Amino acid sequence: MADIESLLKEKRVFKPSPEFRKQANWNKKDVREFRKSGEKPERFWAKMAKENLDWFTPWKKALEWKAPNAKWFAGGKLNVSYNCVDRHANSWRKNKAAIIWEGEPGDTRVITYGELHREVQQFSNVLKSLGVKKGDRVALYMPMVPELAIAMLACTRIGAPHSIVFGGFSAESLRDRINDAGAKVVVTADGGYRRGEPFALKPMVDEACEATPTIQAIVTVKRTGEPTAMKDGRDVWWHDAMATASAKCPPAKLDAEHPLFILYTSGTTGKPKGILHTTGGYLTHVTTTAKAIFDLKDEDVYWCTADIGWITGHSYVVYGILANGATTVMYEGTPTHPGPDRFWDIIERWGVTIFYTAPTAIRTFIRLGDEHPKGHDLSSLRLLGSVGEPINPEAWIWYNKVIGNRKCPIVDTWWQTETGGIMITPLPGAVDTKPGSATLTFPGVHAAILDEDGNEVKPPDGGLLAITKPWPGMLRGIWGDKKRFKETYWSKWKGTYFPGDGAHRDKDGYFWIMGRIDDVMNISGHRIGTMEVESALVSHDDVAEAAVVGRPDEITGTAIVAFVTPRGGINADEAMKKTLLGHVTKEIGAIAKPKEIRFTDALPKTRSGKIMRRLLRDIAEGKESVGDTTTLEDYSVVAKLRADDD
Ligand code: 7RM
Repeated sequence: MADIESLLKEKRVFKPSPEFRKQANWNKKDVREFRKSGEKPERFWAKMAKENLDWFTPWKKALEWKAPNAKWFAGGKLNVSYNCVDRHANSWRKNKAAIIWEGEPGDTRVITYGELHREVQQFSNVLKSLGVKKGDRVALYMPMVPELAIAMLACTRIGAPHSIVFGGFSAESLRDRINDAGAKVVVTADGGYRRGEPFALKPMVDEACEATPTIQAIVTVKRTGEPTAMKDGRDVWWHDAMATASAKCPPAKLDAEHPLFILYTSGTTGKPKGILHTTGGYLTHVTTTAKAIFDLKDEDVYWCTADIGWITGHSYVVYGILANGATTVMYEGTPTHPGPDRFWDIIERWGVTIFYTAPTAIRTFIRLGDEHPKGHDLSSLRLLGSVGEPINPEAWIWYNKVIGNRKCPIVDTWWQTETGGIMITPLPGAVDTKPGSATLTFPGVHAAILDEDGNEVKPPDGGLLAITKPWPGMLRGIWGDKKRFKETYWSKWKGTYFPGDGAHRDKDGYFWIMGRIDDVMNISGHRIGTMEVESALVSHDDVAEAAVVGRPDEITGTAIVAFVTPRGGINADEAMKKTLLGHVTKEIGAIAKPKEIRFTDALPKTRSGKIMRRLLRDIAEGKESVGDTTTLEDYSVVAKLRADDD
């Protein structure tokens, strides 16, 4: 509730400048009209689907909705790679930059729509030659290199759903995801660059594929040139396969509801959920939102800093941006290499006009000092975006002043892996912004603040964010788990989607998102389940029990604190902490490494044996507990943990 209080004090309002308004893709009048037509979502989205995409065959019905199952544009036929590449390559955009890529060491590549067209078709043929057919799954485990975008588009061209596994995940995580999706082929690289050093990826794939019965082939991009083992009959180099592949591969005419991709995301239990998205609705959603919210124009140089391994990269580095025929910047490495000004250097050199990043990055830059952005000419920028977490008003103001020179609208966009595209957001030429608020729903999207029983909560009280009507980018299921899909998202209220975030609205109807209400932690904009980290910790021989909580952190939004009970006779010392950090990195990846490990003899539990994370959260934050402790089995455990604290 403290969050609500502090946010309510934020009274500043920023109006779009007349100059911006005049040139905006959507002005106030358009937005008024779209909101009206969006009262019936299928009416608005059908108009957008027609206007913004090319279809081989028109759909019969815009929406078939029987909660929780939606079909958007069913019977309609289209192809994502055709919409993202062919239609631009066949126009004056043939020699326009589709992708501006920069590697961490400073090497660069500019790929035109014409070149992209060729390479996507070639790689489609490579996939086909490896036995990939329509409906087969392909795992992509790659650094941020153009080949990743090419592989994604090639998958969509032949109707093979991709499953991208973030390159920071461990071999074990990759294996679980490959097996859950039943992928036939993995595309990877020898490695990539981070913080000035090459890191290896292919050995992790080899380790994962020791126990992946469905994998038939591994394609490896040569990125670092480090020595890499290749297995005869299973492994092929990307460049060898491409050299002999034909550059003609007609796009498959796919039904709008054909599966497009699976993306794994953390849930409250240990096993990640394979979020499934389909073709026509998803592409309509991301293409329309990208055009309206980022105000994309042909002259723009758009840069979203997200890794493609996360949903933001799928929707707003690749699909939504290329579908609009825009130029997308892709950067391989860390924001602070070789110096703290790398991002500002990229913006200046490429003349970036639209910049979309996360609050965690913004907070890092604030800490690093204003001299770094101020040492660069950032005057090309005309619009800024934020995603992944609530942005605190101070960070918003800094972003506006220091990066935007007070002339760039900021779009604070709320959405999720599950929603596919942006849901709550300002429209930069039409909606006044307030620092810390994602403002209003996108036209055709309907949200409310509800209580547990589904009653609408009156402003300014906080409650649960709810999406009350279907939208085209909505997830169509959890891969292989219908029951979990229903239970997780559709069981709290009838026919209404439960995103799991807390929020409130102010007197103007603006949404203020307060973050996750469950046990999923948001580390630098990445969702990590407490259970996943706990399972990793207890999988170590020396650990008896572990509980993990998030504590607010200035830089990463949330920091992981692990309470660990060692097995009897084990020395709980600094060396063991180090061992455990290494173990978590191996099991899940460095992103899930606890910031702090505290050893304890016992964990606070309910009588039924459930760990009371709420109490641990308070202890991790150094707060007095005010909540209910009547279910606590043994209060002395908490007293002991608190005593250890000081
Ligand atoms: C796009 C993405 C989703 C969760 C979501 C929220 C939080 C994302 C904002 C935000 C406040 C925002 N997908 N979140 N954007 N909270 N304001 N603008 O991040 O699936 O990885 O995470 O992220 O809690 O439920 S995600």
